[in-house]
Amino acid sequence: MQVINTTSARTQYYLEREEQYGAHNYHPLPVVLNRGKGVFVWDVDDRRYYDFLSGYSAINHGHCHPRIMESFMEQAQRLTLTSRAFHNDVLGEYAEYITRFFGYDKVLPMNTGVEAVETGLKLARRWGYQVKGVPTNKAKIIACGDNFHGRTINVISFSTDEDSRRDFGPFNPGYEIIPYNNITALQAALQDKNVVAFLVEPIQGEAGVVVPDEGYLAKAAAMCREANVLLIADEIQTGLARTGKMLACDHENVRPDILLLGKALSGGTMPVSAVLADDEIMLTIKPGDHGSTYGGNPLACKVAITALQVLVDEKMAENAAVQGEHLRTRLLAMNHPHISVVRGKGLFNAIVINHPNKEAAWEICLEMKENGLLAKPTHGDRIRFAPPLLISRAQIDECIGIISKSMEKF
Ligand code: IF1
Repeated sequence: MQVINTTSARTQYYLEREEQYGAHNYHPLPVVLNRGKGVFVWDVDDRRYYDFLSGYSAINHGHCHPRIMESFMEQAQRLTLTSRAFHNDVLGEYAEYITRFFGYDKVLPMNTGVEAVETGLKLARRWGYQVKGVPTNKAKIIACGDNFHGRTINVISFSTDEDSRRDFGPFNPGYEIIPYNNITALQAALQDKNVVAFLVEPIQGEAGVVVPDEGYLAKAAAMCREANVLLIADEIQTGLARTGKMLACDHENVRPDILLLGKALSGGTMPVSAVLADDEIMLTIKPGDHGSTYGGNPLACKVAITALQVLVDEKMAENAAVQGEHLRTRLLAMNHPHISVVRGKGLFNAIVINHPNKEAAWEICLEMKENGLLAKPTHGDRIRFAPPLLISRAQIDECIGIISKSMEKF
């Protein structure tokens, strides 16, 4: 097995500069991109690739979507930031739009995904003390093993990933970790009267696109309601049409008490996240209690309205459902001896590589890069296949050709 990794002198120049001056907190594929359009990106040598990562699902609409770019540029020339010390004329329009879109009383705008998570956790604790009546500082939040909710010290306090936590302690108390996709464990954890919330990803992304059993979310939601515990759905990666519905929770008709969105909410232009909840929860936060400099800025608000509208107008959820099904069918039909699992929902998919060489998934990704498709391995043996949601059937077929060809050597 010999992978030829052709790195041009030009590419090498960029890699070395980044390596020298940038912190070493990532290990990217050796490809340097400088342009994107729809499902494609181009590198500095003008080689074209299918983007099968979509910026970890921030690029659901495809790269540089014309309508999103138009909104962005129009607003960028008018007003970009006021801070929340003053009002701007777009925040109200956006708040009305997104709350009606998802059916909640209120929205709290933030920027990165992890900020939405932190905001959701703060809201749940506030609600716990002020509405549920939990004794001061006793609130407990349930999270799942193998979760991914971001990188802050608080959020890694309930991570089970050693790499994310090593030598970053001490960690915050107030969390209980239960196994994912396990109703019995949830039932047991809900016995504690000080539990205020259950935080869950409808499909676990970082864990390698782990889809829980059918009915898991619906059962969990019913149990939380019964126990007077808030359900916080982290739809930062699974939401916004990625899994074939506007929200992954929609597959089971679950309405979370607190909904967390991020990533594709800005069509991949900048960090825009949102926390949605009803008044009983949201109004426990009063002026001065929480916020952020950029949260609710008019540029973000304008872009987010267009990004949501484009998902509907271009039927991206429907396309994700259809093309995702096609992709999984074609992957399974490859019947490749080293693909042990094909799983996912909509265009949120992963394969698990079963190969004696521990570097096989990485090397397959390098080979796919040579053949014009970019994907990233995770946990050593899993490869995520999550292209932009406007990908066509013919393009999926072409990508299957690339994947097959790349795996021939293995
Ligand atoms: C990294 C993963 C994806 C997320 C969910 C919150 C956040 C994320 C469900 C935080 C972020 C990212 C961040 C990026 C890698 C990536 C990732 F592999 F690590 F898990 F997408 F699958 N909730 N996910 O997936 O959002 O603060 O980053 O905006 O940290 O390396 P953020």
